[in-house]
Amino acid sequence: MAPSLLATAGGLLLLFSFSSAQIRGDSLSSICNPNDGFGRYCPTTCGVADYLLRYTPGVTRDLEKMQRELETIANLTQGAEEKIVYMKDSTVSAQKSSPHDSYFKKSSSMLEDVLRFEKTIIVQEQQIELQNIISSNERRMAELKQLSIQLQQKCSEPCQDTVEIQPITGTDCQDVANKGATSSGLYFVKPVKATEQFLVYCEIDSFGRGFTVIQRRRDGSVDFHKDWVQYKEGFGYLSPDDTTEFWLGNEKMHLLTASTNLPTVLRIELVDWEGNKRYADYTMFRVGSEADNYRLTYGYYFGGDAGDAFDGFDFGDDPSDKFYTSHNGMQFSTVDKDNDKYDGNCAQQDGSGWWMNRCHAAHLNGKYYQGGRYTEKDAGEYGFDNGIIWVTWHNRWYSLKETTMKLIPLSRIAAGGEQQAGVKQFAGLGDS
Ligand SMILES: [Ca+2]
Repeated sequence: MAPSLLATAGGLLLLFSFSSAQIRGDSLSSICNPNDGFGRYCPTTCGVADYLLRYTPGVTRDLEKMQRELETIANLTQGAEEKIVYMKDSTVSAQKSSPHDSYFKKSSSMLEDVLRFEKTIIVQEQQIELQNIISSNERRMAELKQLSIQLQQKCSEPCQDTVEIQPITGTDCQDVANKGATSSGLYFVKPVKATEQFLVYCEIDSFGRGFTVIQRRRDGSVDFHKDWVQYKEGFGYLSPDDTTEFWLGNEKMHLLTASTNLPTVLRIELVDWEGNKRYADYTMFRVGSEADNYRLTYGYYFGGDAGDAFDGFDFGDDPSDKFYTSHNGMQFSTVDKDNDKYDGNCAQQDGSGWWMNRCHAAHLNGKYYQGGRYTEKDAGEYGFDNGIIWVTWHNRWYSLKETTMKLIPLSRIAAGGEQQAGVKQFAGLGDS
């Protein structure tokens, strides 16, 4: 390297010598007079040569150093290349070698480590998820505890009737209406002969009439297969919005009808499964005392479009049909108290309590049949007509959908709108 550099320097010197030799005509190597430095005077071939000669050793030294460094770098590069080749070979040999080879083992164990690590991560993620579930469960538990505490507090408070009972009272619902009650609902009444007041549902209409409801069927939600005491005391449920079924009770019916000398009208309202509505009125209606087995009596059929089923019905089976199916004057019978005019037990056979004869043409406490129509087969072991029956409207194998039995003083039945008003009011039943 150094010689070639010198050769170049020589060429340079030669160039200068050629261009200025003719001016000065000096010899390059021996005749040069030293001067203070390049640039101080106009450059001369001698000056340049001298300057170059002076700096050449340093440049050479630097170049040699650079050369060495370059060689070192080249050596290092070669070493790296060799290492790369070696590694490549190793990889190939590892791939080629058997699974028992150490490289393979190492990589295998590395793979296993990686897999294990992945599993650990998954488990940890699952644990995090579980932790979230546990946290939310804990929150729910806390909420439930709070609810439990609230419930306990509520339960420890004294019981309060949540049903709204109207404040006005009277001897019956007409009395209540006379005292200013204008809305239907639950009222306490105390007939003159009663020793204590009892709750009734009063149906109060826009004419100021107050009906005391004594029986209600509407959906079959209450079983009317009850015994003597239950019919005496009443069963089912009274509701302020007239949505439930009940039998007010024979004793209360007796008190309501026997406490006054004023004639009482029993209004019977019926609804069939096609939605048709009909009614029947009986005046001077009275229920006897328990000593007389709550006997039913009335003066006469007072009208209505449902017909007079209480008067009995000629079914065509026997000439005595009508006589033996009439109800006026009949005592009350239940499954456990047979007061009927039949060798057998009507109430037991029909599964109800009613003013049985032998047995009935009207039977409003009968079994509830969804859809209305039923057969002997449906009627159970006895196979008799045991539905909710009013034969002067629908035959005995048709069970009515809804029934209402309610009381009102005769003097008020036509008040405010005459008899027709009653019909009109009934036509709007269920809308108000
Ligand atoms: Ca009998």
